[in-house]
Amino acid sequence: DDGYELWLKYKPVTDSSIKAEYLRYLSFISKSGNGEVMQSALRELQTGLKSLLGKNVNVKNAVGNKSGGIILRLDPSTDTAKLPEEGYRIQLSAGNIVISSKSESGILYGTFALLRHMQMQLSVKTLNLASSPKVRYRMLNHWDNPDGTIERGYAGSSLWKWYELPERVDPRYQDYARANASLGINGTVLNNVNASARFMSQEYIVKVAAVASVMRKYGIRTYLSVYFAAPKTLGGLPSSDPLDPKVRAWWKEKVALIYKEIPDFGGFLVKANSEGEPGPQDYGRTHADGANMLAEAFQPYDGIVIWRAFVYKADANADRFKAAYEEFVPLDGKFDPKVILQVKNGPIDFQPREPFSPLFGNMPKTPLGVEFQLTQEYLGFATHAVYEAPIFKETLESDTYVNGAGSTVAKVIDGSLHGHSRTLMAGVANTGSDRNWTGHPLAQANWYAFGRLSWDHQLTSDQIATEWAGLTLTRNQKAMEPIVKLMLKSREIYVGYNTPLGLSRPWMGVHFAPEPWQSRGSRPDWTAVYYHRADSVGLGFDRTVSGSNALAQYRPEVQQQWNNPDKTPLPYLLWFHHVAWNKELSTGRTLWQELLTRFYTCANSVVWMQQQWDLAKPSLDPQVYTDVAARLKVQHREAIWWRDAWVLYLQTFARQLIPKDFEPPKQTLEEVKKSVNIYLMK
Ligand code: BDP
Repeated sequence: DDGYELWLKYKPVTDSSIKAEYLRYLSFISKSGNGEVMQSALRELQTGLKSLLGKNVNVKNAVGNKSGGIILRLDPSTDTAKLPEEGYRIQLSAGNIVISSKSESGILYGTFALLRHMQMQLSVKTLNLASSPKVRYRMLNHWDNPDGTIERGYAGSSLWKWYELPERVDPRYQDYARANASLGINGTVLNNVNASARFMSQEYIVKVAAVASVMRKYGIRTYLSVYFAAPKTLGGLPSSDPLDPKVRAWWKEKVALIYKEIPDFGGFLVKANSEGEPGPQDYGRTHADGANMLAEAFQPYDGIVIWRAFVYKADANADRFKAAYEEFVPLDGKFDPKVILQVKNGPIDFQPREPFSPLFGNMPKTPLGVEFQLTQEYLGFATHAVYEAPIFKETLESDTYVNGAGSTVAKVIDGSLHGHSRTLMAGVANTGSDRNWTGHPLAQANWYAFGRLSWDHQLTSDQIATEWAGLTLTRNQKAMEPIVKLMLKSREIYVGYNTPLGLSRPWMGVHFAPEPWQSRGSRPDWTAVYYHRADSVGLGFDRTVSGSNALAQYRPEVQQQWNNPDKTPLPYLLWFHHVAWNKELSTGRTLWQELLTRFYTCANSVVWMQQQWDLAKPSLDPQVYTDVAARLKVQHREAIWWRDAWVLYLQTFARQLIPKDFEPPKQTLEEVKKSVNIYLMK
């Protein structure tokens, strides 16, 4: 198994009684509707059934009262009346399995759901499933560059081969689309948010159109990231000022040209005035001015503008934590209805653990989408196994308290709290040209988990892990248990040897090798010391009133959870407090002892992960087993590297011994620094 088939392996059904059940429904497939998406559903169903049950099932259109088949029923009326457009129902009716939906996309999702059910060898005797997405725009964001590199990508190069498009359309695009559709993902942004203006050229629009025509067959709309200064750099205009009529006309014309080639184009994603990217502020305008200008260009069409809230200024005295809130909250109510604001899950930047962004709940008049990162930029690249569903769930389940208890981030982003219908969940993709798509075989689970949660954020991490492992790795219950355990603990383990107790960002630009000592950067918030603030007194960033007071951006109930160092849950402690080395924590250990306990226990826990993986070995494909086993060895070596770097460095401030229970690092601080420098060498 080279991993290419992901969770769509359709391995032959082995349970004979279940197989007998399924075989009762294979005398025909009938379908209504003839669109491209329906064709995809049919193709998938036929391929799946052939592979699962060894039977070619033919399409019959006039089936009358016949039973014993599978019916794909496009049904705008009665039965599906209560289902939203993309929802589906699967039930038994008159001796047939009937998948019904108002839309062809819904039929496709239902088809994948039925095939999932069959892959898991579940009975169809009382089949009755109905499901619909809680979020409208469920999308991947690719940070892929036109030269084939991927910003923060660890699974090879870009899937999109711009140089051979539009003439040659790589068959892999279709498999990519299938995989996404199987999860309910319905949008993809093809290029990096640090966007190249060339995507607005006619040459590239035609290339994009060729990719879009593959995506369309699977109900996926194509989007582009745009370079805000394109009117100037590409269009030759003197400025890109959003209030300049010529600039507005340029975008209108551009959008019209795109729709000529891509009639179902999804819209733009914009990173503006962020990390050096151009934006409306270059002309003294606001984010709302910029976003609304683009929204205006989309008025005749169904597309939208997704404006990112990831901004922070180079200000030595500011707390980066507060930046997005300060810039965007005053703009609430000023955005065109076609604009969605895309907010990273935490206030800083995809750290292994972050409190939820204080923007959630604080812009009730603006639809807010959440952005998660699937690619493991801060989670050990492709050598650390980190199952991310618990990270996504932690944000989604956080209570903002804006409308009283129960005002979770999930309810903000699914529109139910403030009555928005344009709702969005975005994931920064972890896919690349590696044969297995994601580099680390277990990272496929992160793509899977994101997709499933974007459809239904109430699924649990455990449910999703069990489903994924069952579809992807093994059907053997006994083997699945240790794998799922490993997955569910993996994030806590990573946090423990990487950023325990609410530490964050112990690195400079590469975001991998431990560099907690880095104090020289082109801006203060691009150093490591800015974040952890270690000194002779203690460790952590004071964000209470005595410090930056970032806590004031949250509702009082949330402030109460985090403003008292004695009561702050330990995972968040150093996010909000500068804590003395000898302060006794709720565990009975001092800060220093607690840090060491976590660094050591969690680095050791990678051995436990290896053991879990080995327990499953007899039921695993040998290629997958060996690949993950090797990566877990690397992970262990690197976890110790991380632990030692932190412990030795923090010891210079804490001036305390490493307790006897812990094996002292084999290297000195200088030696660890040297190894990090070698890693970072050009
Ligand atoms: C940071 C990445 C950077 C991205 C940026 C973003 O390091 O490469 O461009 O996020 O989201 O985490 O725009």
